[in-house]
Amino acid sequence: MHSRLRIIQGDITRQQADAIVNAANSSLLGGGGVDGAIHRAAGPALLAECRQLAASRGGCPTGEAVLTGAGNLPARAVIHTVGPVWRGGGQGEAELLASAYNNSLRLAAEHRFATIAFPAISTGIYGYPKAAAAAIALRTISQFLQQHDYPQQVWLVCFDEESYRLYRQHSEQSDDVG
Ligand code: AR6
Repeated sequence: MHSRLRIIQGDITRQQADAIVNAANSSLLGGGGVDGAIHRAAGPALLAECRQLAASRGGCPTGEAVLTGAGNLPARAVIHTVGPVWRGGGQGEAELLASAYNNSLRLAAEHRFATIAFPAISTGIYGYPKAAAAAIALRTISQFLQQHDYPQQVWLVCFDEESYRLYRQHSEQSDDVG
């Protein structure tokens, strides 16, 4: 039972966390899904900052993460990470998905953020099978929390009922989550 990990149902754009994580793409210039929702709610200041980052560092490779402000969102910061596109599982997808979680958590730890909220990275437009992705998310986050004091709390924010059910199931199996 990991008391620092919470599974909740809801909209990540409404979360008052120190950082919310965006399931972005390598261009950092916005898109659909949770990325579109975050940019709509944050307003133009976020896109302007992303454009600057895209120009200065050429975007964000798959598995890596970058930090920006949060515009009009109730969160303080947005961590943009890029999950893998599902291509059948033989293209390093599992490692890249774990890296996306780990690098986001590392940024939160560096900035001493108390709370970070994640969507189910790669499980929408990028097609990663939801059950396999849930297992990786829970395992990666649990391992990180065992080794670090920050972030103090991680929220897994499930937009859809299926993700919520899968996270609950996997957490009961691994007995890691409160
Ligand atoms: N709050 C929380 N979760 C959400 C929300 C929300 N408001 N909206 C959707 N989700 P996706 P990906 C869930 O497609 O698969 C974009 O175009 C959704 O139900 O947003 O990583 C980017 O620019 C799903 O479980 O991200 C990239 O091009 C999860 O968020 C590409 O999509 C992820 O779905 C990234 O694809």
